[in-house]
Amino acid sequence: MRLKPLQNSSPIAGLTELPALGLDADSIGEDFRRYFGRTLGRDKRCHSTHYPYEALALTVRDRLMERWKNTRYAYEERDCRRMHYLSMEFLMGRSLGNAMLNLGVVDAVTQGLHDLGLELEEIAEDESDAGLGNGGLGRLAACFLDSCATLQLPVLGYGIRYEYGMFRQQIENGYQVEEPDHWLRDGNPWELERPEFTQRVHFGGRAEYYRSDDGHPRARWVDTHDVLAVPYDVPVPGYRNGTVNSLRMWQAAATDVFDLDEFNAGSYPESVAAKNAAEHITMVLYPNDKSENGKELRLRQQYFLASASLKDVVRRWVRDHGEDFSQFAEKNCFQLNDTHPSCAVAELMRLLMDEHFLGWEKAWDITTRTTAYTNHTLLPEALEKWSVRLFKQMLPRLLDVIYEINARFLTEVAKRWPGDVKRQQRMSIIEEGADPQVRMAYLAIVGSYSVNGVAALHSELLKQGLFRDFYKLWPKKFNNKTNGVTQRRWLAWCNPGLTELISDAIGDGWVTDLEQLQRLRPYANNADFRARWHEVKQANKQRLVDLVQAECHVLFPGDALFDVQVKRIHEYKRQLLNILHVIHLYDRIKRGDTADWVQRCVLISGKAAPGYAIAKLIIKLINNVAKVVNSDPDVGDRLKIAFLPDYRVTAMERICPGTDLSEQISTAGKEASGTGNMKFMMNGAVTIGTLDGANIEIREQTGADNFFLFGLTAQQVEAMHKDYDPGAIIEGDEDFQRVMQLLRSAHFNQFEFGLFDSVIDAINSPHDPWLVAADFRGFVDAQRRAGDAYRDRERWTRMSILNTAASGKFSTDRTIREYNDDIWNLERVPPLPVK
Ligand code: 17S
Repeated sequence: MRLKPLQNSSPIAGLTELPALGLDADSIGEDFRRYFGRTLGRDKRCHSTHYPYEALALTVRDRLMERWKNTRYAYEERDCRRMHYLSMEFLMGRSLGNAMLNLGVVDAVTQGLHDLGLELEEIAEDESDAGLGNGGLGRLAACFLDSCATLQLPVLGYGIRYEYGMFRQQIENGYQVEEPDHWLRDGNPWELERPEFTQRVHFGGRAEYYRSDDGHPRARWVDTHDVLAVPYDVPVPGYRNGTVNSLRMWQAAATDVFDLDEFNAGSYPESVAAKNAAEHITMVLYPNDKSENGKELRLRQQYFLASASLKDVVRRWVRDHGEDFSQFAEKNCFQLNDTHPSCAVAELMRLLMDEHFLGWEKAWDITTRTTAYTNHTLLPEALEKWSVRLFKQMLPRLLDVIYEINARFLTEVAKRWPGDVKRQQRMSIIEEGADPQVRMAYLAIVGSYSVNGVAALHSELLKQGLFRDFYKLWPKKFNNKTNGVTQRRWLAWCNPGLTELISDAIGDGWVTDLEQLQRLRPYANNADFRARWHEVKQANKQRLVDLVQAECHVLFPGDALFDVQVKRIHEYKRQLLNILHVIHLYDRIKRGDTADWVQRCVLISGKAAPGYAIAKLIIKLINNVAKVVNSDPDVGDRLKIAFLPDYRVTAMERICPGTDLSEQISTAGKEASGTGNMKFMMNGAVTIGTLDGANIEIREQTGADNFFLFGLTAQQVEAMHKDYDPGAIIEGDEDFQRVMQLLRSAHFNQFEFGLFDSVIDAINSPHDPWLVAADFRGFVDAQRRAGDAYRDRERWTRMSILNTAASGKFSTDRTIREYNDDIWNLERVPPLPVK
């Protein structure tokens, strides 16, 4: 294969061909020493782990660079179709381990460091998480990038380079305290600034309408306040295949020119303030995972991402193809990760019409053949709306485009349902009222050729509920793509013990073909294999014991059933139901009902949105219950409970390998999919869960015998709301009464009187949307069955093996193949070979 001569080839072109670097322990050790001693200037007296980490990161990064370039060359040479994943969140976690795993140098690095008297594990601990996301949606984006690179698909992630990621959570006196996450403080060796691709993003000003010289009606956006978008690229290595894709993250910067022109009239401080205002756009991730109501800065972030990314794609198009956009839709598509980047629909229209002079029809044809939208939630409060007033101020030209899209769309609705004004109002992108709103989900649906949910149940509920009208209009647009997780990070990297055991038995093909785990099934009946499986689990539990001991000062007995719920704290996820069960177990111990007791350690972890009062109170309740239970001598080792602070990607890498029982107990119909459930299953945890989200498919795969099911179905939940009477439910259940009595008697808040009243009231309310009381009995009984199963070690180990064996479906490799087959239609493009 030969490269097309680069259009902008420079005098240094001949210098860029570098020899490939060795992947053996010796050359890695040598480079490490050179970076440590010469580049970073440290020596044997350096006692911090930071410089060894940095030296190692640079050593590994060097080995990505040539592959990165060769991947880019291959895409450019082939002029292949590309997908652009637009997401406000990429929850990447740490990069070093992932890069080593995917390059295939973990053993070589371990050896090379060992020869120098250093421990990889210790050095790797120095890296902070890239926590540029809230939860499942952001982590899904990160898993998707890993699978796309592994499948060698020409995919580019576009996101925001927040200077502060997800806040760090501390627990003080049982309460959550938020601290800013200045994750870039010690530098970030995994990013490459690309100032040469800086884009200019417009805000404010007004739309002006005029006629071109040849008489065409045209629009332009004038008197704007511009902000620069500077890209930082992060390498995304595929698994041992030479491919390195990119995640491009935008940082905001002030335009010097604008500051001086706009504010010059003798007010230097104001001009510097304007610089600040521009740079504020990418300062911090909004830490709310289900709704952010009307915050101006958030809309600014969203448009900033959409505009910079689209301009970047259009820039590349014009560089390679000139102003001929006839093939643009054949060569490009955009996947919107929820509605957060959905300004892209109107922005692409604007760019094509105002800046490249296409007519409406052509521009609309391109937009609706390139944009696809993924929905991640059914909760109505999470459906984004922006006030028309705010839009008009900040993005006046975009609002005009949206009005026009809506007018043409409503004409189509009127044609399909003549005279049905109610329906037109219902489906309008603009919600009328005192303070009219732009409905971003409707904009995304109207502008997309594909709309998908993230689990089978979720996608069905979208069609029957939230988006019913749109489904009737465009049934073929709607489809399901059940989520997954990448087994590279979530098994091969985080669970080396189990990885070795599995690969000993069935080979290592599962790392890129997870369905092969099915071949573990027969081993569930092999007593010797079960013993080894149990041994690995115990070792992983010990690592978790150490973490909980260090962070929570609670000592988990390693033989107990490890019962874990880690995820954002949310009422619909029902951490409250979990804690009610803990109180019930405590009550059983106190009253001496401990025949055949199964020791249990309950671990809960997760962040609450800083403004979500009841979620924060639930954290306090968990910590108070923990304090009482853990220090009661009557309880001893029968029951322990810990709340682990600062839940994040890296914490989950330690938690899921050491978990026995995975709690997935949301109110049915509310959790779109869940992905933590899949990480636990892969690592041999058994699920206790409701028929919600992907739990349904997990149970289908592993079989009803290997899953502890309880609770109302989504249908029953809907019906139950009508005459829900939690008082009567509690009344009719002695165990439940005793639990509520303990709560009401301030047993867990002796010196904080009345503290938990709002929680108690929520459980007792006939309007409780989450139906905690309705599922109490079912949950307690299912927990009893789980305990009984755990008591029989052979039985439990068999269930554990069968869960891992059945987890093949939940690889993002499968998810991405489905996206590609049904939505993106990309061809696999291997990189140019490393010379
Ligand atoms: C999650 N959705 S995190 C679903 N939405 O709850 C999971 N965030 O069930 C699913 O598995 C996962 O997506 C992946 O599909 C999430 O403003 C929404 C959101 C985030 C930020 C925000 C507003 C809403 C800051």
